[in-house]
Amino acid sequence: STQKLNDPIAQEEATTSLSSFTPDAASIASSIKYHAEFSPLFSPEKFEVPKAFFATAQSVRDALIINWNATYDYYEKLNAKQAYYLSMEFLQGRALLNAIGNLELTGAYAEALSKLGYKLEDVAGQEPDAALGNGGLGRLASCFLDSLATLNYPAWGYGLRYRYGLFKQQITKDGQEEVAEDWLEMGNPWEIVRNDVSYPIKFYGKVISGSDGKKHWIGGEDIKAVAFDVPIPGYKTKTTINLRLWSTKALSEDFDLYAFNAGKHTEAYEALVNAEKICYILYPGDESMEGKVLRLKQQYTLCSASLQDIIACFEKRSGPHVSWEEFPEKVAVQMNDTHPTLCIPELLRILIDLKGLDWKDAWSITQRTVAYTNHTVLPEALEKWSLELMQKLLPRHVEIVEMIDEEHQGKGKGKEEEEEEEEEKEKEKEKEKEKEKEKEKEKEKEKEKEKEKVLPEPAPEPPKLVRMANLCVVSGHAVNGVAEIHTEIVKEEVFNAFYELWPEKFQNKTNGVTPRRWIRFCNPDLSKIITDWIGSEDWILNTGKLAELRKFADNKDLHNQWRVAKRSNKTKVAAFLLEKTGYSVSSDAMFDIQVKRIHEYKRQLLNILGIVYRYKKMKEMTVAERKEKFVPRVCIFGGKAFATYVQAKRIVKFITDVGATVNHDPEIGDLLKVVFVPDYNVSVAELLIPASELSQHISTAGMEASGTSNMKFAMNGCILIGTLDGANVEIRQEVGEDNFFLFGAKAHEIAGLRKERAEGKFVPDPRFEEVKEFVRSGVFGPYNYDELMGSLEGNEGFGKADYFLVGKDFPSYIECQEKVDEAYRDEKGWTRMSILNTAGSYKFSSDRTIQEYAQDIWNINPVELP
Ligand code: B1N
Repeated sequence: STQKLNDPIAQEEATTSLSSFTPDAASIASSIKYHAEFSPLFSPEKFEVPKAFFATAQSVRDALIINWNATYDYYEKLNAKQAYYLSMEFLQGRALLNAIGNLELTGAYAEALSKLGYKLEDVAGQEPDAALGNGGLGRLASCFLDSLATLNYPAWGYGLRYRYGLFKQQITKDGQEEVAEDWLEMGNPWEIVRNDVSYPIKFYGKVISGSDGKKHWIGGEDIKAVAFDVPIPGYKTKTTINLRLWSTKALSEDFDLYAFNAGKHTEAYEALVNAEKICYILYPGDESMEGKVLRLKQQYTLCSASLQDIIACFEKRSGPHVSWEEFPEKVAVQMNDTHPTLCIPELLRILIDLKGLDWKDAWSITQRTVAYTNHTVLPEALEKWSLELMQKLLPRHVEIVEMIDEEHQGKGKGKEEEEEEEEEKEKEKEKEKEKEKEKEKEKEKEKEKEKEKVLPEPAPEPPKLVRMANLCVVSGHAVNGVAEIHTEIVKEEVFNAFYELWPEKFQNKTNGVTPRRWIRFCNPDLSKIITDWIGSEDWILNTGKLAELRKFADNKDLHNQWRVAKRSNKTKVAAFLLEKTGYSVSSDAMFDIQVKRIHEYKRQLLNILGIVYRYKKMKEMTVAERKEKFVPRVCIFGGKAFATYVQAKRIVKFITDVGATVNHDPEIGDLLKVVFVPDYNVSVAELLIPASELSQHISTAGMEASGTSNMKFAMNGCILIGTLDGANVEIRQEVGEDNFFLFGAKAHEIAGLRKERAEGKFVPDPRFEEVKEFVRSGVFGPYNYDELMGSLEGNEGFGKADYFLVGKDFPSYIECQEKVDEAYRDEKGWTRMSILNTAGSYKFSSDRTIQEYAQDIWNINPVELP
């Protein structure tokens, strides 16, 4: 057998015979049994569901490895240009059903497992979510991988292998509690550790100039990054691309045996722990920034390891003659937000210090290689790192960043002009020095006085910050927003000065989601109906076909099937809610859902106050009036709050309190239920979205860059209620104004409205005052809601004075919700709207998005395996 391994022809034969072979249920069953026995991670005497899952996944991985290898070899042979998607987050969720679905083996696997006494559904349910991301940004990265593989684009994803993913959320009587998510506890059957792929990573140390005229970064801490590969299969294609996740380790010589032998165990392990802790945990902040060293170490590890790997691959594929000029013709690097910004100075450092290029060439290569996607305009989420901190951790990179700034400041000026400016600057400097001396004297005097003061003056001069987004815009060849309205804000407001300078750099790439996971696999009943009516499964690869459903929007038979499918999905959710929360809900009621990270700008508070208002009105009516005015609703919330985001946590607590009161009110019964689903994640989304009838995307206009769940809901025949924000704008355009419930202030009005508020000119609607008063009256329990309600009042700026304009939009929101009730009563009309949402959602496939990135930014072409 060793001979066979070394014999390329025999190897090829073996691979072809394996790969051209479509396994049947019997061979799958024997492969599962084989893995249960010979890949032993569980004890031999038992064969329970966890073990069944693991063995099943391993048997799938075998197929993936064959395709992965074939894809890798072919890319190497062709040496086509490849894209690399660098992201601190990949929110993959579960992989089993997705993998066998893409391989078209779902039926065979279901049969094989049933031969072994298991149900595929139960086995798949064993898999923990890979939650290496916070929300939309990480899930987008995962959808992109699916589309890249499906469309046969030569591309890889690079990320970090966090030991702990996003925390698990528990809901207690006090609101949210966080629990560590140990997703690797039982091992990860999908990953392949590449012990031979590792790179050194340096932190701290200093920069010296060598006698060779080169800069050397020496000393400091050295660790290594090791590659873990996750195969990503495309749908109905052999192409299987790679998600390479880095894990950190100490260098083997760093275990301090002397310390250990001297009994100093903690010291002995120190280096090991220090290295490993870099990849211990995903930062749970969603659109919030914490300038912690550990996070910067994570970011640098991702950038350095990935670039060393990309460069090694480029050199290998170049053969004996490496032409660096060609690098941008072979490599495109996409930065998912500013988190991987350090790959800019890292690429420059490698090219200049290690490969000997001069600044001019290295700078031009870097600019042509990297591109940046912006995902938020919230000021608190725009990354700014302390220069001092960065200087300590990455001294050489700070030098390079300074050179980039100089390069940029020198842009667009003639030589003479520059010289003149130089002279001016010299003169200025002299003057400055004089002034500086004066100031010093003044300061000395003040210091003396200061000593006598009872109340000392606050410290002057804030620390210098590195603006990561500016670095990206200056250094990359493309900058893109993630929805049309967001890109306009990026161009006209956030980066306007750069836009005026380089309008050609700025592009829009409206987000998308994969129709495989988000329709085909999560909603098999609806998928079957779509396939039957369109006449083929082509819509899964070509979502444009979904538009054909428009022809049948009034067809009675389609209506019946459509409603049956929705109803069946709702029943599953009702059972799930009962199990997780103890609340029993009626599947006949309208399922109204808001699931997303808890954030003030997403305005879960507007939703729940709308519900409170509804409840209050119900209580004031007779039974008959109530039934006349309102349709029965189940209002479902889900989402995690950043652990230290106090206001977000109060909102969670408030929603659960409202639920506890309303759900136990015998007068209300099935007319209104309010349920907070604990631990919202990808798998829960796959269950809830297909069952949803109304979904809420109600951010303050201009604040949600895109949103992506809105797309998933529309695809699954759910009608949206929303503001003109993010991708809502385009969804409404596509599905038609009549099939979207619009309310609220427009993005261009927000600044004026805030000013009005701050000046105390806003006259609140009496219904808004009424609802706040009702909350304060204590109907929802003893918790003190003064802080929460107080944030919607006053006129003192951020955190107060209703910055997110809940009060302003409240009247139009509740009036819009009345229209929703009316529309829901008309069953035919509602079903028609539902069908038209699915039909009009075709633009929002991530296949379309990826094609745009490939053509307009990366300049890469599909490569189909022979
Ligand atoms: O990115 C998504 C968009 O659809 C959402 O509208 C947007 O809110 C989201 C710092 C972020 N923007 N910024 C983040 C995540 C983690 C972190 O540490 C910021 N997430 C978004 C996809 O485009």
